[in-house]
This record gives sequence, structure tokens and C-alpha cells, in this order.
Amino acid sequence: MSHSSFANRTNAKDTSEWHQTACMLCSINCGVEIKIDDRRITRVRGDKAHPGSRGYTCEKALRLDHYQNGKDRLSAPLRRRTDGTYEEIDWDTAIREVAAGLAKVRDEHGGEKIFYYGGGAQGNHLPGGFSGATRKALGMRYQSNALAQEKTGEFWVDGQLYGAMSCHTSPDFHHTDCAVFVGKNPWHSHGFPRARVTLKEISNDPGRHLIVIDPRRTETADLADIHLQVRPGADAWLLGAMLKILVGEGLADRKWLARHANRFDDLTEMLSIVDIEQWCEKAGVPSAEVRHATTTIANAKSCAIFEDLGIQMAPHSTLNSWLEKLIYILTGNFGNKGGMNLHTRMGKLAGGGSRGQSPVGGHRILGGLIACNHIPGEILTDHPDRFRAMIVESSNPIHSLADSQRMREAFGALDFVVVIDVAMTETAREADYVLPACSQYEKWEATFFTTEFPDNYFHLRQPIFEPLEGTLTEAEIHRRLCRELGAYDDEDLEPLKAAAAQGREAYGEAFFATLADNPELGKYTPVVLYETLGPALGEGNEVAAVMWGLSQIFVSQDPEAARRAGIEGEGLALGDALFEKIFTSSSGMVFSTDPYEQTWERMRTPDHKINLMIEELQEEFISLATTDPRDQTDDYPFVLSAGERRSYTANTAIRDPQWRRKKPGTGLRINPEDAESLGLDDGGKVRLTTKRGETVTEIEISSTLQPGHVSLPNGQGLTYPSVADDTDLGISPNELTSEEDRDWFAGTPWHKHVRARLEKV
Ligand SMILES: Nc1nc2c(c(=O)[nH]1)N[C@H]1C(S)=C(S)[C@@H](COP(=O)(O)OP(=O)(O)OC[C@H]3O[C@@H](n4cnc5c(=O)[nH]c(N)nc54)[C@H](O)[C@@H]3O)O[C@H]1N2
Ligand SMILES: Nc1nc2c(c(=O)[nH]1)N[C@H]1C(S)=C(S)[C@@H](COP(=O)(O)OP(=O)(O)OC[C@H]3O[C@@H](n4cnc5c(=O)[nH]c(N)nc54)[C@H](O)[C@@H]3O)O[C@H]1N2
Ligand code: SF4
Ligand SMILES: [Mo]
Repeated sequence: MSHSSFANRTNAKDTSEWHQTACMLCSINCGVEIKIDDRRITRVRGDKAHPGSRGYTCEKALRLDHYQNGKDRLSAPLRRRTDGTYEEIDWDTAIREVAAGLAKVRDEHGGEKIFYYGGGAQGNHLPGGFSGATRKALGMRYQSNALAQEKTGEFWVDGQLYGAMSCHTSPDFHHTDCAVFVGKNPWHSHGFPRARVTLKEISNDPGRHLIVIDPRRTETADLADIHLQVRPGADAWLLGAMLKILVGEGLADRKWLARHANRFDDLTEMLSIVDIEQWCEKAGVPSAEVRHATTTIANAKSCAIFEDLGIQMAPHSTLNSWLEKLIYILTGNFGNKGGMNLHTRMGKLAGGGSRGQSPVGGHRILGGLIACNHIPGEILTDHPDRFRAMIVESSNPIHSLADSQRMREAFGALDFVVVIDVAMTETAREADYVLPACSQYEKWEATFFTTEFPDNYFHLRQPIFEPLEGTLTEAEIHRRLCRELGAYDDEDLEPLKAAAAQGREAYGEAFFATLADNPELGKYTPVVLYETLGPALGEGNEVAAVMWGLSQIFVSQDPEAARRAGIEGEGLALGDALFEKIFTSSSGMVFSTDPYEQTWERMRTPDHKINLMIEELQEEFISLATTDPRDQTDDYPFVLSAGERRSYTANTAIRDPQWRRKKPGTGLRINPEDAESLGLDDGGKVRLTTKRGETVTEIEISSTLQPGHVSLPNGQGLTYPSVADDTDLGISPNELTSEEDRDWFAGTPWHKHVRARLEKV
């Protein structure tokens, strides 16, 4: 067993050395190399050795120091005083009082009244793992995170089509002949490795096609062969018309469908209600363009599609996911090179399936998560089962979830709130206790956004800086909370500590034997690994021990995928070899490799065929024939896209107004015709009113938007206790959104479709 190759690195102060890590500003987590000077990140470049990004970065990574040394970083636990201000306390006091506060709620009302939100943002998913132990120690049951305001509808649809929600598809853009983006602007938002390079390659190759469905002429649309500039919120009609063209005009792959899918006749029957001309008109796209796009998809050798917030956060969200997926399925683009495939995963982001319902409103729980828009309703009530306390970790829900005002009110109504973050966020400012965590460059960290195919990557990043004084890793915070709550004691750990001293082989055997003897201890696995195997990995490396457990789980489920990636061994030794490779690959590694046919093995329907029909969504589809997206109320003639990704946005991970070199440009984008009819010049001020709020903002005239459609960037409008001049920090979009505007099925918000009124100021 090799000892840590990094133990001596955690104190590195050498300014000439490049350190391997990753950018944590979006889900792609490109490998980067950085140079440091004391506690600053001074240089950043793409890491060519990273198997996914291979040297690629976008412009945002260059300014990571604004995260590491961000404004309002926390460096001591804080306790709220009765007047609402905070006082610093020491860690022992903090752990004792937080544990006591949570235990009191548990003892008086039951552990299931304590709600967990977050667990990881774009680059840090280990906290969500460690917090599992604290949650179990308290008997907590309900949780949520940002996925339940974007992706849960899509996951559920996957479950219906492929037999389990864990059957998540990976678009093979690197090999595809036809890439389609629906409500997705990968030029800015990425979503797959090396996005800009790949988009340009497809765009420049006359034999390959790029199709964009977006109301705005985005940077991606500018590169596209075909841009269907759909009316905002009208995708369901457009996708319905495309499906009818496929089925009605002989473009569906009938032979392939007969072999791989069930109920094609029922689907054809459902699509019979579609009047192609009329539906295209409702969608605002000429039918000739829709036919051209549909034919291009059908005739391409392969096609891969990515749907994102433009349809997931708009009317008919879950229905749209179904219709979008039917397009690649009807053209036989599943389980093939250049198409859509079911990938492996390391770790998991959402827990459990879709059993149960929320305790107060009885709302669907999808992927183990309560829909974010339902959270306030589960608190602001006198229902006996309401949530009474909350743990928030690596997330900023008061800023990022719909209806910030009501979210703030809900936090105010809780008996006890603790926030674990690196910075004094909008959410932390509503907490009873704030616990300061080490930054992602001060501890071992990783992302579970491992969704690639045929090769899937994992990157365990080693710490580069010493923890900022006063901060702890989440692993240590949860270990201390578990100990304080009496979850387990030294005696429980003795056999594991003794085995760890003899090496990882002995540890592996002892681990499973101990858990069989003491199943209770198994509830706390992440912190138990951290406490027992951790020290054997070398001082400062203890957190990495949790990956040993995840490696063992991975090889128990998918041993062949790991072997195809070059990991050798049998049983526990295979898992240990995988861990060793993860632990020593400072630039990331390939943990699984699949042939395309593997997708069919991964199907969870009994006959391994795709189930085309989803009963729950049929009625909504049929209603499209008799409804029209142009029927609007007169009070709010504009559609606001509240939260567009731009080059200077990264959710709320960077809390430093200085990180944008140029003048912010955080204004409202608006079409020239609309600006003219409002009598406004570029930079002019406008009052924007929604049913939930109003604000005054500058406008930025842009012909990329169609008339009647306006957009604001995401992640802006942060407030900084330490910045005196907080002018020009933009608009916080969720002061304008309402929790009521949501998908009827998944509860996902309509952030891309907020009705609005504009007046010149
Ligand atoms: N630069 C940057 N990149 C990011 C992030 C960031 O904050 N900044 N955040 C990351 C995260 S968490 C996520 S989830 C992804 C999101 O990535 P995207 O979904 O690509 O991001 P958005 O810009 O919010 O929305 C995508 C597109 O939806 C379009 N749209 C609006 N209304 C409609 C509609 O009715 N129909 C259709 N078809 N399209 C519509 C918008 O014009 C926009 O171009 O980005 C990730 N990447
Ligand atoms: N109106 C509107 N609202 C939106 C969107 C939109 O398009 N429109 N987009 C939505 C989407 S898709 C998403 S994913 C959400 C994202 O919203 P959130 O899930 O709230 O995520 P972030 O804004 O990235 O916040 C991450 C938090 O983690 C903290 N953090 C960073 N590193 C660490 C660490 O190592 N440890 C700990 N403990 N904390 C850390 C940061 O300080 C920050 O407070 O926003 C959503 N909100
Ligand atoms: S923001 Fe995303 S795409 Fe850009 S460098 Fe960071 S991880 Fe890569
Ligand atoms: Mo997101």
C-alpha cells in the first residue's frame, strides 16, 4: 500500500510550482493548474493532463482568486444575538450549542422536522456525503437541493422511459453528427467538457449539424446551422410538431423502434391531435424551418440532444422533457455512438427514488428531494408536521430559490437554523449559527457531476492552501456534531483503527466485518472512514478516506466498467485499486469505460426496452391542442428570463464585485423595438414590475432578443456586509419570482418565464 504522495504538498508555498486542481465555477470542473503566492492564486492555466478538459478552460477560471479570497469569507463560528447581529464564538461552544439546538427540536418534535438543504454547489459534493452522518444521528428524513428546481422533472421522465431515475443520459457531442440544444446556451453555460471547442468543431464541419432551439439568438445560436427562435414558453408546441413530422412523414426509425421500444402505436395515436401548421404558428416558428430541422435530425447518422433551463424552468417543464427525449428516441439515437447513452456515476447527488410525499402539502418527492418551490409552504403553516429547523450547507437558497421574500419569511419562522458556508451569504444572514468551512482549495474536494460516456472521469482534488484560520472541513464539522450527539464512541471505532494500522487490505476485511456486527455504525460510514482509515492516508489527507468507501460501492455495482478503464483486482482489492488510482491522480482519472452497447445493459425496464408512453403527462399534452401560448393577460405584456448565464456569472460562488474587470453590464437585455416604444436609449432606466416585486434597472439594447422578451443575468444582486459602496451590483432575480409559478408535476420554477411590465423611469 502506498502512502500519500500529497502529504507534503498541503503546505506548499513555493510560488514557482504549478499545483493541479479544478475550477469549481460550473459543473464541468475543468482541470486547472495554479500558482500561488502566500494565500493568493496568482496564475491559472488549463491542465493538459486532465482526461476530460485536456487543457481547456473558459475565461472564468482565470479569476478563481476572487473565490478563494472572496469578500465576507468566514473565519470564526458565529452566533446570532437577539438584536440580529452576530458574535464570534469558539468551535467547542459552536458545536455544543448547534448540536443542542438541533437535538432539542428532535426531542420535542421529531428528527423529521429538521430539514436539510444543499450539500454541494458546482464543485464540492463531499460535504453532502459527510452530512449524511449528522442527518442520521438526528433522525432527519427530508432534504432538497438545487436539482429540485431544475432537473427533477427530467430525472422522473428518465425513470419512466428507462425504468429507473438513475438511468441518466449522456449526450455524445464529441462524436455526434447532429448536436441539438433546447433551452441551453453551452457557449456560456458549458454542461459538457470542452464546450466551445466542440461547438466550433461541429459548426465548422459541413458534414455535421448544430441546431439550437432558443427564443434568444444566443452565442451558440450564432454558430448554429439552424436556429428555431421559438416563442418564449412555447416549446411544447414546437416539440409536438417535430414529433408529428417524424411519425407522420415516415422519418421515425420504425425498425429500430420495433426492436427497442414499446407502445409506438399508442404514441402515434396521441400525436394524431397535432396540427403541424397550427402548432408551429403557436410556437412562433415557420413550419418550413421546423420541417428542415426535423429532417436534418432524422437524416443525420447520429444525433445528441441537451435540454436545460430554457425548457426546464418554463411552462410545461416535465412534459417538455418527455417530448425532447422522444425526438432522439424516435430517430434511434439511444445506445449508439454520437447519440445518447446511460453513464456510470461515482457518488450520488440525489438520494433515493420517488417514494413518499412532503409532510405538509403532500407534494411529490422526486429523486428523494422536495421541490424547492414547495419549501416555504412546508414551513409557513401551523400544520403539526411542519419543518421546525434547517441545516443549510454549501448553498444559498434565500438568493437562489424562487421568491426570496417568502423564503426569508420561512427562515424567520423556523426555531433553529444553522448554515455551513465559506462566506456570509444572504442565507447565512438568516441563521442562528453560521459555521465557517474551508474553501475548496483548502481541503480534499470532488464533484459527483460524473456524467460522461463512453469514458467517465473523476477528480479528487488535493488541498493547496492550509485551511484559513478558524475554518474546518465539513468532514470535521460533521464528525464533531456526530460525536456531540453521541452517535458512536471510541470503543465502536477500535477494531477499525487497529485494522487501519495494518494496511488497507486488513482494513477492508475489518470494515465489512465490523459493520455486520454493528449495523448502527454503518449509518455514519463517511465520518467513520474519515476517523479510522483517514489517519492511515497521512496527516491532512483524512477526508480522502470517504473515497475508499465510494470506490468499493462503485466496483460492487460496475466491476467491468472499472476493469475496462484499466483498474485491476478482484473484490475488495479491485475497489482498493480504484481508490489508489483516485487518490494518486492529481489531475483526475478515468474510472469507467463502456462500449456503446452497455447502455442497453444499464436499462432498468424488465425487457430492456424503452417505454415510450407516460400516462401522467398525456392529459397535459392533449390540452396543448386547445390552449395557445399567445393568450396572455394584459397587465404583464413582457416575458422576463430571470437568470441568464453570461460570461461574468457563476451562480453565487464568487462573492466579489471586483471579479468582473469591465463595467458590470448587469442590466436588462431588451429588443431595440421595445426600447424604442418605451422611449429608452441604451443604459436608460426602466422600472420592471412582476406580480411579486419591482425593481429599477438599466437596459442593454440587444437585437438577440425577440420583441416582448427581456432577460436579466443570474447570480447578481448579492449584498456584501464588508463592501461600503454596493451600487451597481445588479438585480437579485428571485426578489421578482413567485413560488406559485411552477410546474404542476415536478414543482420546478418558471424562472425563464416571469410575466413582467416595463415603464420608463
Ligand atoms: N457562465 C455561467 N455558466 C454556468 C452557470 C453560471 O452561473 N454562469 N451556472 C451553471 C448551472 S447551475 C446551470 S444549471 C447551467 C444552466 O445552463 P443554461 O440552461 O444554458 O443557462 P441559461 O442561460 O439560464 O438558460 C439557457 C437558455 O434558455 C433560453 N430560454 C429562455 N426561455 C426559453 C424558452 O421558453 N424556451 C427555450 N427553448 N429556451 C429558453 C435562454 O435564452 C438561454 O439562452 O449553467 C451552468 N453554467
Ligand atoms: N431566478 C433564477 N434563480 C436561479 C437560477 C436561474 O436561472 N434563475 N438558477 C438556479 C440554478 S440552476 C442553480 S444550480 C442554483 C444555484 O444556487 P445554490 O445552490 O444556492 O448555489 P450557489 O449560488 O452556487 O451557492 C453555493 C454556496 O456554496 C458556498 N460554498 C462555496 N464553496 C464552499 C465550500 O467548500 N463549502 C461550503 N460549505 N460552502 C461553499 C458559496 O459561498 C455559496 O454560498 O441557482 C438557481 N437560482
Ligand atoms: S467555469 Fe466551467 S467551463 Fe469555465 S473553466 Fe470553470 S469549470 Fe471550466
Ligand atoms: Mo443549476
